[in-house]
Amino acid sequence: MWYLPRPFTEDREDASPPARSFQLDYEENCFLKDGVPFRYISGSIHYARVPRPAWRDRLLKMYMSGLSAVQVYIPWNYHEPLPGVYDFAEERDVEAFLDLTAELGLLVILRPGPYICAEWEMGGLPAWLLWKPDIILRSSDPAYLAAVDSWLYVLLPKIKPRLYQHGGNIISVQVENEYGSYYACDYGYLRHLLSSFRALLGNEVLLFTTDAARAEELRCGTLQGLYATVDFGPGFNVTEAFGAQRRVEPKGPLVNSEYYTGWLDYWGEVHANTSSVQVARGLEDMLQLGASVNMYMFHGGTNFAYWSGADFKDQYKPVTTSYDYDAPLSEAGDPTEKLFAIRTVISKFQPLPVGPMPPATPKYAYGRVALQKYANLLDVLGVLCPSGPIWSKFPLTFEAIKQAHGFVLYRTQLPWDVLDPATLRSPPHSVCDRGYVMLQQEYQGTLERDGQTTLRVTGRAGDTLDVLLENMGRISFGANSSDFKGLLGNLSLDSSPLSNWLIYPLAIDTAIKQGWPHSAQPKSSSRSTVGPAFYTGTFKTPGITWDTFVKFPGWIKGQLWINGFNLGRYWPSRGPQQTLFVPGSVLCVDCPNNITVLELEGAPHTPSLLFLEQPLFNGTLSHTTVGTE
Ligand code: NDJ
Repeated sequence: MWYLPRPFTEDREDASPPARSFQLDYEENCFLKDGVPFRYISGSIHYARVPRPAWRDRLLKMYMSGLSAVQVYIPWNYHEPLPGVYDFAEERDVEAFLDLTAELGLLVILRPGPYICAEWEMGGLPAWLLWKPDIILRSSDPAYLAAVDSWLYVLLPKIKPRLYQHGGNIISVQVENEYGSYYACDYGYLRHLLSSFRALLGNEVLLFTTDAARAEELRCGTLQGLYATVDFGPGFNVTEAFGAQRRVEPKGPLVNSEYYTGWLDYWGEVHANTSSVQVARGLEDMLQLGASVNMYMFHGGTNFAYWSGADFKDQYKPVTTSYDYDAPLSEAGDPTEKLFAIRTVISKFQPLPVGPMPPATPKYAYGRVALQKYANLLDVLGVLCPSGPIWSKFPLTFEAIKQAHGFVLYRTQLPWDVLDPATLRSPPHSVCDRGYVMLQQEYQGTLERDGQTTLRVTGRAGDTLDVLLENMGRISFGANSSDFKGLLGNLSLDSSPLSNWLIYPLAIDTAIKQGWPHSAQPKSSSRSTVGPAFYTGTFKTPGITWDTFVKFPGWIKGQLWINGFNLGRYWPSRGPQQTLFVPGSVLCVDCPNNITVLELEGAPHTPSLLFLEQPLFNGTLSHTTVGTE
């Protein structure tokens, strides 16, 4: 049996408050905040998955749920797009986000990585680390450590004045993330991080680790000097799970750093959900034991643009655009039944803030918007790749040509007449992650990383063969190797390797941010709706900019932008997600809202989008045929 901590109080009983402090109490098995026993009830929110105009609303709802703290990851790759180039502006202004948490009276448990997992592209590590192909990520490899140190040297000085001891609201800082689940088990790396964090944040701050509640993970993930906490969901036996923490931390607060309120979705699998009753019951059990608990996620949000990651379990499993997570606050930030069940549990242990829960934000069904084909992707390469292609005898990876996300086009020519169908083949697992194949501009089909590796083609010597490669997100969890993108091997035609490639790194988002294609004249491409092509349309709102959800009737797979904002990938033919969340903040009232769709496989014959009031997370899983509605 464990010691139960003394009752938790917010107010000190003696007259002389000590200096601000946040510490471990090994005698009473709790935290000490300003010398008073304390435990937190916290929730995770990822600022990079929530539009900046919605930050305050979501944090206020978390506060009104009775949480005392929020737990926040900092994705390194979101802030350092290129080595030494930092971005902390606008939606990347993490300090502004932290200011808001403080303003709302929330404490912060900060998780600056450098690796965060989180179903975020490459677990938060920058893709440019792979410019050195043999780098060993999350290890004491000097090349990796040098990049980590430069980053921490920029980031942690922003954090230090916000630490609780220095008058801020950050009570603790996590080092790495579930390191015990990683194959390298390199204590030298953890030791290096510990000394960098100490050097940049000082000796007082409480540093901790988080690992799955199993002996094996706790073995490689913990280190003397870092308080070991565990993570587990409602399916676990609380006593056993905390028992695992107790084996590495015989005394001190019990902490579940990630109590799973729901789970993530993969493309092609069913929508995950976890019952509110089960979540509430597990929470109550842990709070009864005096534990500190962080709910992962309290508000999941959205994997906008190209930020979703992927897991690797037997095969590559890309994560959906929605990160709703079946969390207490929905993707659109609305309180759910689960939130109220959790709030009721919290009220049994600490007083809830006075006042009502802010209501759900209004949604609007803007209805059907007709789209027109703008151009085949192959007809606008001059716009998308103004610097022109790179020549290479054999294909180069995205990393080799320094493209992090999105799309790259690989072009070559048929070396001989292929009058009878020949087999175009990619070596297994070498198309990372999808390759849309065109011959003489005609779409032939799609090659996949762990799926289809061959297509039958015919043509003449000199005919143009194009393969548009799509990066579906680098692995965030589960594979022991670096996840390079693009064509990783040689394509062959009837077993002869194809060579002499022109490689076009496509800067689609740069063009769209500059107003293209709405500012340009429509191209007179073919009217075919098959293969990669851009479609455009506009709509006006009836004097409001409310949130909405957009459905893709008859579309197969692609990417959506509205007013230059990249809303992420849609893939209704694979499911389960059928709609994309469109935050009202990307819309405008007195102007045409410009829609751009990049459809990769085939648009419906009468292309349109349908704006709804409700999301559809769990569509039927089917593989529709190209061009049907
Ligand atoms: O710490 C991890 C967190 O960032 C733990 N998780 C979370 C699940 O959402 C998230 O990535 C794990 N994810 S273990 C891996 C799932 C693969 C089975």
